[in-house]
Amino acid sequence: MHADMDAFFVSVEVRDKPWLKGKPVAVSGDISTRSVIATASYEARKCGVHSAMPIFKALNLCPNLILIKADHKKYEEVSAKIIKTLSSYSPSVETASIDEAFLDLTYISKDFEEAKTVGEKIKNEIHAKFRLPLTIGISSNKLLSKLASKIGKPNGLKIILPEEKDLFLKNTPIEKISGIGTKTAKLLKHKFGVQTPGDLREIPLLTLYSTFKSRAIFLYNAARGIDTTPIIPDYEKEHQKSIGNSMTLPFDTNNTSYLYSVLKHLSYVVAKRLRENKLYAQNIIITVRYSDFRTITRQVKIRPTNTSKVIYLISIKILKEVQLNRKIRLLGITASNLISSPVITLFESFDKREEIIDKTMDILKAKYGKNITNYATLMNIKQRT
Ligand code: TTP
Ligand code: MG
Repeated sequence: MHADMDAFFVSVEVRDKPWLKGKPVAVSGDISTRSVIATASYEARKCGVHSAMPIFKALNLCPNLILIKADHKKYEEVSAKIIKTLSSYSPSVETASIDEAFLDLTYISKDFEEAKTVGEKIKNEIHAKFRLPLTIGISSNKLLSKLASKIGKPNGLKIILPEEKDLFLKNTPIEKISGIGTKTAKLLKHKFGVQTPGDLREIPLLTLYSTFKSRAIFLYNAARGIDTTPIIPDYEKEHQKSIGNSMTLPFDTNNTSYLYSVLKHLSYVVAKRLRENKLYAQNIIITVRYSDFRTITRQVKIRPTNTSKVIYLISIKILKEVQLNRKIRLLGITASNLISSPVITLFESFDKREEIIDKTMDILKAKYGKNITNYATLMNIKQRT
C-alpha cells in the first residue's frame, strides 16, 4: 500500500484557515517573485500551477492565486502524527517523504479485498483525526501501488490487481511512473517514440542500455510493472544512530581558512553517506582535538538535511565558537539524530543548487573514482603521513 496526502502543505493550511476552501491556493517558502511554489491546491492546478514553479509564473497563469508562507514545523508535526497512525495498521511502514509512506500488508490482509478494507479504515481515521485528504494505492509492489495512488488522486483509493497491471501500464503516460523524471520521459519520447510503459516494452534491453546505461534495467522492469525493491521499515533505517568522519590534519594549525577547507571536505563526506543511506541529520556534532590531545565536542540541532553546504555552514558556525588559541590536530563532523523522512528544501534556491552540485559530484565519483572531483579549496590538503 502507498499512502500519499493530497496537496499536503496546502491541505494543512486550508484546514486551519477554512475561508481558503475551494480557492486557488499555493504554499511557498518566501512570498517573493524569485521564490518557487511548494505545492498548489487542486483548484490552482487547474490553471497549470504546480510544485517548483516560480511564483511570478504561477501568478501569470492564475492572477487570483492566494499565496501562503510555508510553516515547516507544523507540516513536520502533522507528518509525524500521520506516520504514527499508519504504523498502527502494519508493523512494516517505510516513510518515503514528508507526506507519503509504503505499508507492507502481506501478513495483514489475505487478499486485495481485505487490503481495500484496511485502506478505507486508514482514510476514515486520518479524515477524522486530522481532517486531511489522502489517496491510497494498493497493488503487488511499490512501483504499482505508487502508480495506483497517482491515478487515484485526489481523495481516492485505487487498487491495481495483478491481472489488471498490463492494461494500466498500456494507458498511463510514461512520466507517471515513479522514478521516470521529466528528462528521461522526454528522451524516451523523442528518441524512441515512447509515450507509455506499453511502448517502452517494445524497446530491447540492449537498446535501452546504449542510452540509459545503469538505468536500463530499471526502465525495462518498470515497463513491465516489475519492482522487487523491498519495503524497508523505518525502524531499520533508524537503527543507524549517527554518521561521522574525522581527519587528522597534515600539521597542527589554527589557521581558520585551512580549518574551513577541512570542514568542507568532511561535510561532503558525511552528507554523501547520509544521501547514500537516504537519511537526514537533525543534529551536527563537531569534534576538535587540540595538539595536546585535549578533545572537545560541540553540537547544534538543525532542520533535517543531507546537503553538504548546510552541514558545512553549521560546522563553521560551531567552530567559530570554539577556542582557537591553541593549534588543532584533528577535526571531525558527526551527523546524528537521523531520520528517513526527507523534508523538501526547494524553498531556498541555494539548497537546490547545492543539491545539484552534491548529486553531480556523487555521480562523477561513482563513475570515475573518488578523486575525480573536489572542492578547489581542498587542493592543498593531504593526509598526515
Ligand atoms: P507531493 O506529495 O509530491 O505533493 P502534494 O502532496 O502537494 O500533492 P499530491 O496531491 O499530488 O500528492 O509533495 C508533498 C509536499 O512536499 C507538498 O505538499 C509540498 C512539498 N513539496 C515541495 O516543497 N516542493 C516540491 O517540489 C514538491 C513536489 C513537494
Ligand atoms: Mg502528496
